[in-house]
Amino acid sequence: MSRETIFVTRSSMPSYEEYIEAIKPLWESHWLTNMGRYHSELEEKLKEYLKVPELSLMVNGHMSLELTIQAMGFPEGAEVITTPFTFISTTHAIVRNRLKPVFCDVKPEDGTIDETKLEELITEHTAAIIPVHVYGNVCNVEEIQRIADKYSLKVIYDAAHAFGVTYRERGIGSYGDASVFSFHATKVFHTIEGGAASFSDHRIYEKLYNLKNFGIRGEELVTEVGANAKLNEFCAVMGLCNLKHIEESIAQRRALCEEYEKELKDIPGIRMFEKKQGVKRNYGYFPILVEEEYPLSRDELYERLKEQGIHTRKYFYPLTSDQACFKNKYRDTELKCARKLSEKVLVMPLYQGFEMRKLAEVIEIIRDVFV
Ligand code: T4K
Repeated sequence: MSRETIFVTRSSMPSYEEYIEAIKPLWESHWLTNMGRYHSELEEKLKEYLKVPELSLMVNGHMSLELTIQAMGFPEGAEVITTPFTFISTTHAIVRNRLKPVFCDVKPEDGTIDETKLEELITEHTAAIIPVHVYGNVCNVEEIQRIADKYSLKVIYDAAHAFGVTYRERGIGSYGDASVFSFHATKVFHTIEGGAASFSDHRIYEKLYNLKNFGIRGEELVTEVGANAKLNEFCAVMGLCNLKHIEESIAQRRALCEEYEKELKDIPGIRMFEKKQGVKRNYGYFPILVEEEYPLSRDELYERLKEQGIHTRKYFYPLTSDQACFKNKYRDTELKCARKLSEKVLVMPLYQGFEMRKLAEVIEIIRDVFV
C-alpha cells in the first residue's frame, strides 16, 4: 500500500535544461516584464492554440476575470447570475466589482449552470451571466446565449478549467462575450501563475491593456485608472515551454481518466459526470460523486484515502454562497442540486506523470470497502 503522499495534482514541468535554455535571453536583454517579447509570443501562440480571435494575458486567472468584468462597465450594484459550485474566485471577482451575485442552481449530470433556471432569476437589474465550465464540462452555451440575447445580457465564461477544450470544433473561449482561463501551476497548462481573457471585440483588448497596466499609454500619458496585472517574462517562457508539451500531457491525462472510468464504472454508488457530445476534452480533473449506495460517505472516503496518503480534494465544497464572507448576504435562491453535488464530489489525483500503479492503489482503496 502507498506510503508516499499523493496529491490531487502536481504541476507539469518542462525539463530543467529546456527551461534554463529558454530563459537565457532574459539575462542578455534584462527585460523581465511589462509586455516583453515572450509575453507577445505567448499571446499569439495561445490565440492559435485556443482558437480564439483575441486574447489578453494576465498575471492570473482571478485578475483575468475581475478585470474582464470591470472592462464591461456594468453599473454599480447590478446583478450577475452565476453558479456557487465553483472556486471562490468566481464569486469574489463579481463582488469585488461591486456587483451582486445571484446564485443559480447547477445540473446533476455535469455540474454546470442550469440554463432552465436562468430566466426566473433575471430582473431589471441583471447585467450579465457568469457561468463556469466546471472541470472543463461545457455549459449549454447555445441556450445561455439565446437567453442573454433575449434580455441583452453579457456572458462571461469562467473557463479556468477549460484550457484547450473545444466544442463543435470551436475553441471554448470563442463563446459568449468573453472567457477567462487560469494558467495556475495546478492547471493542465500553466505559466506558474497566469491567466488570460479571450473575446472577439478588440475594444476589450484595449480596455484590458489599460486595466492591467495602470492605464499607461505613453511615457507621459495615463488615460484611465488601472491596476497592475501583467504576466512577467519568466512566466511567459514557462508557458511557451509547457505549450510545446501540451498534447503529450493531455494524452497522458486522457489515458489515466480512461483507466479511472473503466475501474470505477461498476462500483455501486460511485458516479461520474456525463460527457457532452461534440466536446474535445482536456482531462484536467477527475471528479467522482459518492452516492448513497456507496458504503462510505464522501467525507469518510476522503478520510480513508487520506489515511493512506492520498489527498483527494472536495472541489467544490462548500458552495461559494455558503462561505462565511457571502452567507445570507445575497438573494436567497434554490440551490438544491448544487448543494447535493458539493456534498458528494471528490476530485481524484490526476496529473502528468501520475503512475498507473498509483492509480490502481487509489482504486483498490475505493473498492476495498466492499470486502
Ligand atoms: N475560477 C475557477 C473556476 C478556478 O478553479 C480558479 C482557480 C480560478 C477561477 C482562479 O484562477 P487563478 O487565479 O488561481 O489562476 C487551487 C488553485 O490555486 C486554483 O488555481 C484553482 N482554481 C483551484 C481549483 O485549486 P488550492 O487552494 O486548492 O491549491 P493548493 O495549493 O491546495 O494545491 C493543490 C495541489 O496542487 C497541492 O496539493 C499540490 C499541487 N501543487 C500546488 C501548487 C501550489 C503543485 O503541484 N504545485 C504547486 O505549485 O487552489
